[in-house]
Amino acid sequence: MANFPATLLNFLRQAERVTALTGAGVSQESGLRTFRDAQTGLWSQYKPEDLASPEAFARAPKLVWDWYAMRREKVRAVEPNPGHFALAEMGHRVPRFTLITQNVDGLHRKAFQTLKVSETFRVWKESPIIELHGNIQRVRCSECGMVADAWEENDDVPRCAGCGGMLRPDVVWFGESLPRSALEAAVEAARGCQVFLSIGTSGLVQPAAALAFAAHNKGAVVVEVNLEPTPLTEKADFFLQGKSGEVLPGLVKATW
Ligand code: BV8
Ligand code: ZN
Repeated sequence: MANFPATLLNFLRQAERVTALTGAGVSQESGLRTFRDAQTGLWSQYKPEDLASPEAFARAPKLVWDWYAMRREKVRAVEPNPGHFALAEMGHRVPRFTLITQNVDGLHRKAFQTLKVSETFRVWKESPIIELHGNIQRVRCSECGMVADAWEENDDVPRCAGCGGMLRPDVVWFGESLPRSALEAAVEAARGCQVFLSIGTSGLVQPAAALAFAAHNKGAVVVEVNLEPTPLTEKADFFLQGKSGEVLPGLVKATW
């Protein structure tokens, strides 16, 4: 997508604060399956919602652990794509930027860490990234809550070194509340921005999906980037239909 509305470019150039919300679509061009995509192989008989829940872990801990181990392998094998890097560059261009992600793959963090913006390589005081649903590279003890990014693998579900409890991925499952501080920071970033971008998300999962509407209700310009319309599209001020890995670099290039 080459030409963008001049009004959109001006909104971005004039914005004091820009907030972006991303979903699985932004990692699709890195080669990771979205939640809407059907699962393949061994996992084709399961729906993600049926595995990403405390009930599933209670019922079949090894199955759930193995599903995350498979996904972690895939995440480790892929790199951020131009869409991730465009958002990292946007973060350097606007006075204040917050990136809220529903993704647990850590690819935004990797893009921010590896992006070198020639004239302004900003050293972030605190990371502009809010991982609303956690991060698959970390584990948490299901008993004592201890969080770790390394653990002893065994042929069963690994155990907590401290209390022997079963380890689980440090992500938010369906039916679990989001980390309070992350959700509060996300709501503040949605309500306090002039431009809110919703990128690669079907907008079906709450409370993340409500953030764009919170921004809209506070008068922010809402920009949606997606392959197809979503429940947000009719409310969005701009709907940029296309692949985020193509639309975002074009938008950043056209704006700055
Ligand atoms: C909560 C981490 C309070 C784990 C995730 C009924 C019963 C029980 C619960 C509920 C219910 N109704 C509502 C709820 C609440 C529930 C919910 O919203 N359910 C939905 C399914 C109806 N929410 C919760 O449970 C949340 N907690 O509400 O707490 C509470 C407490 C107790 C009891 C009840 C409530 C917790 C939600 C977090 C769940 N964890 N992830 C893991 O990853 O394994 S959610 C997970 O799915 C993702 O993180 C993401 O959020 C979501 C998938 O959405 P998307 O990211 O949008 O991905 P999706 O595949 O859907 O869409 C991709 C989009 O990209 C598409 O639009 C596509 O067109 C586009 N696209 C594809 N390729 C590209 C592209 N766009 C651009 N470029 C491309 N190349
Ligand atoms: Zn423990």
